[in-house]
Amino acid sequence: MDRQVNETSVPSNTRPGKSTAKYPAKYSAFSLIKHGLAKSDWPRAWREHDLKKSYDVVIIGAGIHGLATAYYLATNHGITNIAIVDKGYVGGGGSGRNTSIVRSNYLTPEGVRFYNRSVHLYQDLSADLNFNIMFGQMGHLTLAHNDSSLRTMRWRAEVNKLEGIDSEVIGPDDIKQIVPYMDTSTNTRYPIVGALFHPPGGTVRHDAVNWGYARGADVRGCEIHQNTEVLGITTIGDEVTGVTTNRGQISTKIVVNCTAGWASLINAMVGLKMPIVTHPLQAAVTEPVKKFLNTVVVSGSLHVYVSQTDRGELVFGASTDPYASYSMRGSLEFTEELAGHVLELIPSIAKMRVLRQWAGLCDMTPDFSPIMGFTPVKGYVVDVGWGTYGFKAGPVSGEAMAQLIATQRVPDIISTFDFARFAEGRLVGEKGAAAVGH
Ligand code: PYC
Repeated sequence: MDRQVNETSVPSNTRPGKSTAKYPAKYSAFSLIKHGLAKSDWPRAWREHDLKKSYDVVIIGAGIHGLATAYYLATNHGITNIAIVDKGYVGGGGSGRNTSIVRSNYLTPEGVRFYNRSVHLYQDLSADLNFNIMFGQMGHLTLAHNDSSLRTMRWRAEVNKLEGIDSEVIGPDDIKQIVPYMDTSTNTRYPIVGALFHPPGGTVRHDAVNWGYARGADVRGCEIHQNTEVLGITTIGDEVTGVTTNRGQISTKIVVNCTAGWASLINAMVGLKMPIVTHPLQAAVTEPVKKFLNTVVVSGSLHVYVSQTDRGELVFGASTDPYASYSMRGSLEFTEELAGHVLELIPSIAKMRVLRQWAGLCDMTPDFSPIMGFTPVKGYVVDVGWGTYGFKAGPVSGEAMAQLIATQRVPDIISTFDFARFAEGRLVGEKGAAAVGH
């Protein structure tokens, strides 16, 4: 295995899955109507299996990263003897707990290129997966409330433009045109002085993406094993030989860590320690109202982001909780602070009621960038450390990890996210592009 060689990344106009999709008739539009009218049981979107003794690849984590990796391994490289194991259920971790924002307006050229590839994959994903992922590119506004954040927005806009991404800094009058309900006056505690406007940004329906990838991987022969907890990873010398689960032992030469929240615990099974600290991130959703917010709005200074779903609910998120924890409980402090900050931006929603709140786990790295690629343990590869960026990166990560596993070479598009960068002082500082200050 050659761990050091880089390879040209996949060209941006490829359409993985398009030509090879072979969904059975039970997924046709006619069959959907038939099942709807007959009120019969819906066919399962993916099958259950006994655990085999051996697989070519074992992927830990049935979230978007693990499922997309399996899907692209099968679709782009013909590797299908894959088990995706998860101690919970498909999309039950960060992939079902995020606020589903997709954008590519990052700060570093590496980040911009990487997330832009994901935006392109998302654009074609409904067709590729034969599953409506409801990707709405309604635009994305990151508000600046002071000179220093405006300077960062300008920097991002310039880097974005150089990479061919639609992004520009606009003033309060233009912001008011895009979001008429926003208080852009100067009478507020934190007046809005400008914003980074990114028209290709938007949101997807996260469950649909998870389910679409799960079904696509299943149809191509990969096995999804829910309720299958990894208890250990076996090695001989510095080489992976298998995985011990609560359902039995599997032998394999390749284990992929695609977990969020539990990345450090899985790494410890092969004796690896990475600079990852896990923090909860909370989110909330309101009752539905008539559509009035046609873009994603983010305020780093006020620690809040908000979008409106097609059903009319407002989906809110904030910064990560300020302490390391594996707890996924919501807190009253979060809701109180969130409400206070949101009302400074959009005072007219004061009477809306919050219906639900929840939390997910974010594996934060020192430079707010992921850790992807080979590790000192042969056969153990990682796609971890996603902090608060993981969901939007699912498609490009899956595509790149599949290429890395199939070719045993690091694709250019992820080469800067290697584990060695921390020891070698090559950090990829993306903090300035975080949705909110952390
Ligand atoms: O990176 O856009 C983002 C984001 C939103 C919520 C968490 N991360």
